[in-house]
Amino acid sequence: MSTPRATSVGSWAVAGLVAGVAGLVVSHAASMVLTLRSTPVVAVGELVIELVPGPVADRAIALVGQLDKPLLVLGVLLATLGLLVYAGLLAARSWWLPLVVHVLLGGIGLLAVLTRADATPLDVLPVIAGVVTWMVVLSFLTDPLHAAEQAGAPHSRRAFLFRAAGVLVAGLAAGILGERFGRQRRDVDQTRRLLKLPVTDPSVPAGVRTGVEGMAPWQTPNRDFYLIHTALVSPTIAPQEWQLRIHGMVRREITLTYQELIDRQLTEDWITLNCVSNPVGGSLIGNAWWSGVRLAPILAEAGLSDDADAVLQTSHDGWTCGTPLAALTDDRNAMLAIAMNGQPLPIDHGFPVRMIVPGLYGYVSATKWVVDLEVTRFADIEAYWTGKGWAELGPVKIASRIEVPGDGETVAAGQVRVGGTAWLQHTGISGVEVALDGGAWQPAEIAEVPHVDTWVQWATTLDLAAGDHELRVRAIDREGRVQTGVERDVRPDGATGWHTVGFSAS
Ligand SMILES: Nc1nc2c(c(=O)[nH]1)N[C@H]1C(S)=C(S)[C@@H](COP(=O)(O)O)O[C@H]1N2
Ligand SMILES: [Mo]
Repeated sequence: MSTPRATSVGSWAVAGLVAGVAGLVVSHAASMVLTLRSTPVVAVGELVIELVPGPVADRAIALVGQLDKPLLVLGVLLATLGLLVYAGLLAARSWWLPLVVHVLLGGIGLLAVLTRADATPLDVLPVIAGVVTWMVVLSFLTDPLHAAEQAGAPHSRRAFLFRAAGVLVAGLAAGILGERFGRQRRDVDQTRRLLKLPVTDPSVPAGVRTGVEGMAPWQTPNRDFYLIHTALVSPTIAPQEWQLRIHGMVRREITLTYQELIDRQLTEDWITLNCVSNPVGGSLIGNAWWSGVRLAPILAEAGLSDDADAVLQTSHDGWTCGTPLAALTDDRNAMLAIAMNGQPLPIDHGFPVRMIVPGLYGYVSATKWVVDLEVTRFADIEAYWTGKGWAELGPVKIASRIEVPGDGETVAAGQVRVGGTAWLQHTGISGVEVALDGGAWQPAEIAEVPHVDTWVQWATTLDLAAGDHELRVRAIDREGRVQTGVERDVRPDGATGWHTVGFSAS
């Protein structure tokens, strides 16, 4: 004999269904916002296509014709929702059984997105967002049902309906927002991909590589280039909507459209960009072929006031930085960049236009999605990071890094090639030295560079006895100054200290 339940089976099923829909909407919205090619549901559909034997698929396609793909996706959706309704029913009996269903479905989703040819680590996020939503919403909705079971609480039914409706409304809003955002980003990214810019594809100059296996490539591909920005979601600006205003302590204000910008004389250059927050040995640095328009002639046209010493740059998302005017008007290639490694700037790297200034950390120079340049004085401004304990001036500091061997690695004893990178943009590196196991500094070889604005690869051969070792590196700049071993934190104006790795030979 079982006592009659205070809740109907239907309520538990509805809870499962509503939680299921909410999770699917959230994962879809996440895919949209992240501009991923496919949603987890579509990825599962593609996985099914791969797994179904050819003849069966052929017969199915013959049966439904052109509708095969939509029907497949619909099938995946319905099967998923069916299992999620089942998870809702299981919730009446156990707190953990529904979680098993969620985790299993999530596992299939992960398998599907990660086996796509164009998978990126980001593809994991919508799956996780969906699974977490299923779990949270199901427990949120079944709370009042459990309460009713225990106490026969009269208001629980109303509480349940109230919560279910709330979740549906929130889900709808998330869906609409995701679609909106995603559409905008997709549209701008499409425009971006179709842009034909008069820029050249880079070919890596001869002699820049030391050829030690496992080192970071001299040219950093766009997809591997580090990303730093305060915006939660990158601004999506169509080129035809972009404008740059140059004003402040100038004789003539200038406004540039995208077309006016790219109609100007283009400049292209290898420039290494790094972040002030890069710790000793860290990876917040990259080297790319940038194409753009030099800022110096534009500022000259605007007519600079003699009293000005800074440019306050503002991005579309309201981020600001203060750059020394001198770095923008001297002979270096400070540019409004439109392309990176021969491609229109990726959205996350500042499309359609960003600043690049050789020799300065990104936080005082490299404004992405730049829309406003105000010629001014440092005494009159405070920029985003300088208001938060970072130095007003951010010239890059000399640094060097060991890339091979990696910390904690084991290498074969005997003659071993080791190598890495050193940099001091706009001054240049003249040498690199290494010290093994606390011994004397020994010169390493350095490769060639096109000029002083890029990083330099170094390498040397060590004769290693079996056992544990410690390797240290330091660089020397073209003015003969040796990199200091004094360790300083990244704040307020960049880390110092020698990069050291521990490894063993066997
Ligand atoms: N709009 C905007 N531009 C920005 C930032 C930012 O937060 N917002 N961060 C800066 C910092 S701190 C660095 S190091 C570089 C990084 O550029 P990247 O993301 O293209 O590597 O961008 C700079 N430009
Ligand atoms: Mo940075």
